[in-house]
Amino acid sequence: MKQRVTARAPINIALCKYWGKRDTKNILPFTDSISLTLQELYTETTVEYTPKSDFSVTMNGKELNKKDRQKIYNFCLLFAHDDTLNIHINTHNSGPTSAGLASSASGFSALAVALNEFYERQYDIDELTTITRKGSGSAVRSLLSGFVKWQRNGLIQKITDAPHDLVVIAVIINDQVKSISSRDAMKIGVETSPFFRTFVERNQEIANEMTQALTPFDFERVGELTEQSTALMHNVMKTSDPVIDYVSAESQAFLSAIKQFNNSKRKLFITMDAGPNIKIFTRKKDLDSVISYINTLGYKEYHILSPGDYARVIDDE
Ligand code: 2P0
Repeated sequence: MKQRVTARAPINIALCKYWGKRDTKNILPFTDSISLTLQELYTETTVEYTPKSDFSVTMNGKELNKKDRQKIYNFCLLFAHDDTLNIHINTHNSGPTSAGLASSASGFSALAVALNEFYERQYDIDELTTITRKGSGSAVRSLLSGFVKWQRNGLIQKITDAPHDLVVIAVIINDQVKSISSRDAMKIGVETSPFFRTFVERNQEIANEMTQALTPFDFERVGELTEQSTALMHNVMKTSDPVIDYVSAESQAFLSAIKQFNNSKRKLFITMDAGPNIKIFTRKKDLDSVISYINTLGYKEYHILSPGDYARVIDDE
């Protein structure tokens, strides 16, 4: 066991969505999903030995509540050699937490990589994926860089690096913590949405078609497929009982306005996840004009993100 290990993991944004588990114990998805790992928003997590018999977790400077602390404790047991966890975990997100900006993906990915080193497990990528997805399914996609596929069989595969001119703008419509977790919301969708079967069939086709469209990178086709997968997932939410509503009226208004930007030729494509914030994929040559347009719509808070690194240890004692 080490004394102290720090890991950093970037967020990832799904172009082809993960929504629903076919196996809730082993966290296996109904369909493949595909994401891009992005470097400017990330989680940094330190796991440190403490001599007193104590387990504590601080997130963004605050003690975690009992329920979340228990989830982290159970996750740590998947790496520990016995059940005496004399550790303190200190974790910090560079962006909003639990607002649909993939903070649980970067969070569990950073924690998994830190614990793997701290307990000197040396798990290979398949073993690490199998454990990490128990914390958060989407977290496994932050274990690799570029366009990453999380397959239906639970394992991950890098498809390709992103083109150097691709850029993502995450527009903050609202940074409130979401009202229902993705884990609970997708369970409701699987159990109650009459549209769920259609989602599974078409989303798997989208994953296959997108894999083809990523090499060589076809901006137009990847954009179309991303927007289709997003619409399918949000349709499951809308047809769930109770209805899951992450898209606020403000997000809807922004979406309608930003779509006007693509008048004759596609210069951007858009996705949304389990929260009100909106991610815009565009090319560097169009970045300034897209940002000016966002400003004219009255939005000043956004993050400009570029394809980047994967989860890794950054400090180790
Ligand atoms: C995704 N999301 O593909 C989809 C799109 C949110 C919307 O994966 O239950 O925190 O821990 O496996 O990974 C967020 O869900 O859920 C998510 P669990 P997770 O990025």
